[in-house]
Amino acid sequence: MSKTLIVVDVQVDFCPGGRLAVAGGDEIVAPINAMMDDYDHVILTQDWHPQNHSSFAVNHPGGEPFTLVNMDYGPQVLWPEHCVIGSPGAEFHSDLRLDRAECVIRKGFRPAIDSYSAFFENDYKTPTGLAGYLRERELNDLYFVGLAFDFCVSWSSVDAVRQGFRVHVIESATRAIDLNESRDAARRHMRGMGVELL
Ligand code: VGL
Ligand code: ZN
Repeated sequence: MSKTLIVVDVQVDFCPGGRLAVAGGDEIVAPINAMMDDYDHVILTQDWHPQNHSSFAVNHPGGEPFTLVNMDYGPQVLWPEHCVIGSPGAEFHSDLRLDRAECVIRKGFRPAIDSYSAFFENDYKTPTGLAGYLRERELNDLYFVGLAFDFCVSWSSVDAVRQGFRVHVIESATRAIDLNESRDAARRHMRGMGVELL
């Protein structure tokens, strides 16, 4: 069976010095570049928010980053502004190999809905199109790496299982934000849902 590597959000703003920096985020770039040659297909995802995005604390009166608010679709963490469309922080890390990328999935571009998962926005309803893309190409065996382990990697991998794919996460090529022990919670949830953690 062919193997597909899905590289989640390895972007400037998620690396040290960025606006929503994940500790050690830049350490995974070289390992991910090296592993690309072991895969038949490589897909990248890119967090891609308009300036008025509803996940940004600054767009909520009195909103503080890293606190929860209720959206129409449920609880949502408020974040510092990050990965703003067209800004340098939204670019891929400058060392990330782009030559093997067959597809780049952008997510979170609707002002009213955040999107952690590469498959569905946070309303659990609005698809990104990735499931259809993978099915049509018969890419069924998925390996996830990237940032952040406990948000976009976790949500993407769990949705991938729900969509019927074989799913693995290479944990050494991820880094976590770890908000209120969200790393351990994500690990338990992923395992419980049938994600293989490598
Ligand atoms: C992410 C928080 C907000 C991620 C994206 O890539 O994990 N986390 N937007
Ligand atoms: Zn985001």
